[in-house]
Amino acid sequence: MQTAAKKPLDFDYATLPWLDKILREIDRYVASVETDPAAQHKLRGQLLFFMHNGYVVLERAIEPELIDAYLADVYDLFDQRCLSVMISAGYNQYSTIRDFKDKDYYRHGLRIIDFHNSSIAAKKLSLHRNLARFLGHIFREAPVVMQSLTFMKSTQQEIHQDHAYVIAETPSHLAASWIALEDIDPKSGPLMYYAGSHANPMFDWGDGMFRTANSTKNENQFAEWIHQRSKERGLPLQHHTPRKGDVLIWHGTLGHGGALATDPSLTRKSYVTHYSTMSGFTHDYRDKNMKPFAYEYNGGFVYRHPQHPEDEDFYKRGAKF
Ligand SMILES: O=C(O)CCC(=O)C(=O)O
Repeated sequence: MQTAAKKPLDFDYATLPWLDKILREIDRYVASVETDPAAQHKLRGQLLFFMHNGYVVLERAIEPELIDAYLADVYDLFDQRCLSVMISAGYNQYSTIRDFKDKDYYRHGLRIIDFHNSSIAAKKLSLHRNLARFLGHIFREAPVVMQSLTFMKSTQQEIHQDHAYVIAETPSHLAASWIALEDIDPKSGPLMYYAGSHANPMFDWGDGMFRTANSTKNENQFAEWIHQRSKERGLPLQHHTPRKGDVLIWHGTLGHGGALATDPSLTRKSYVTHYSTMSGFTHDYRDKNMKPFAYEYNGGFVYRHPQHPEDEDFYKRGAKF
């Protein structure tokens, strides 16, 4: 018996306009990781939004209980001051928490550096399943934590792009997450960013696209460049006023900073993680000669502190989540 030849149910791929080819690629990928059509549609929208705007917001991505456990670890650290955790109280001012003299943890711009090494709750924030999954989608590779920063108040930091400072072996493998540890008040100096600025022309520091000891340009010129290029392109400067547990993931070249706090008494508790990939960041920035020991959480990785293994996972509240 002769069977009718099956008619194709899609256009000839070779004839597709280029944008349709990219969409087919995204749809093929989405179908390979999600089976539910509604989940496929949602992920397609998130990936396209991220591609166009250089960021995406995952609302209510983190359970408030995990955030409370993390904040309890932070308050213990402030009280106990017993670890080698680094604090930066301003540009080029670094000390361990033990040696931090004025003990004012609520000044604008103050940051706790890499507390994820000492806090299991922080590791679980950085590599929460909802974050590790989305990062895995944008990289199509396992994400790895490069660095984390904890802020109690606004950074009031000028607009910048992270790729100039947070440099992996493969510098384009860079993204960050910004977790709201409380509801963010518009007067507290929110995170701000130019949506779409990840596609701006690159700034030349005089010696290329990275800030180095030989750069002849400074931070103000970098910020001015991002403001000007973004304005020319008609990009909106947006202020992020999320609720506790919302997460914003940004592309490594998105122009962003911390707005001035119009009410300086307000806190703006937030937790930032910078990520690369396992192929793009094979050595910890704190010891580039040592092969790092990696912990796995939800398909993402985080390196043990190369100099202070004795402090690792000192705060264990996060273990139960
Ligand atoms: O939270 C902020 O105000 C900005 C943080 C930031 O720029 C960063 O961590 O790269």
